[in-house]
Amino acid sequence: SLRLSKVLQLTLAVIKPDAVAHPLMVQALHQKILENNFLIVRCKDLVWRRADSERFYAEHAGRFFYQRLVEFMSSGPMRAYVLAREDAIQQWRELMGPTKVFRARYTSPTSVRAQFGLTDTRNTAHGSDSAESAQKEISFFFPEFCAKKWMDREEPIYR
Ligand code: RTP
Ligand code: MG
Repeated sequence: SLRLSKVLQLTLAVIKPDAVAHPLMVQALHQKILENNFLIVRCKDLVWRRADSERFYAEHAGRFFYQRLVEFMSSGPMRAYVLAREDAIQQWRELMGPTKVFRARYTSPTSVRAQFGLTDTRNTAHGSDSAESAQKEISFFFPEFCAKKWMDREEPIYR
């Protein structure tokens, strides 16, 4: 049958402490999210304790950059979003660009990490890398948010 509405996918996007330290960067990134046709489903500013940082990045425990990553992510405020769009996960990761800032500058000069990133660790943004991690990460940041309820909503979406 003919599908008239687009299929929305949810992803978790985070503006990391290096960028939140600069109000103009946060504003520019918020603008970029809207310009790229993401719906902002949830948005909040928060600060992690070290234990939150360790738990979120447990998969990287033991990697050479783990300590500085954990330290950095609990060093100051960040901003978390639940974003919705068609193909949201892939689209947000493309907007962010590659993890390593120097690679980002070389291969994707207009990406978020190329434009705002400082180092391979202080790289401005995070985005879920699969549907499975999106689900996990959204509940990590927004435990009260119910994706199913949101997807089944009857109200129109305003942006
Ligand atoms: P993310 O999870 O933050 O969206 O980034 P990603 O998938 O592109 O990168 P991942 O390999 O999962 O690494 C997680 C975060 O660890 C920091 N990192 N530092 N060589 C380094 O110094 C290094 N490598 C990774 C970055 O903050 C990266 O985003
Ligand atoms: Mg990752």
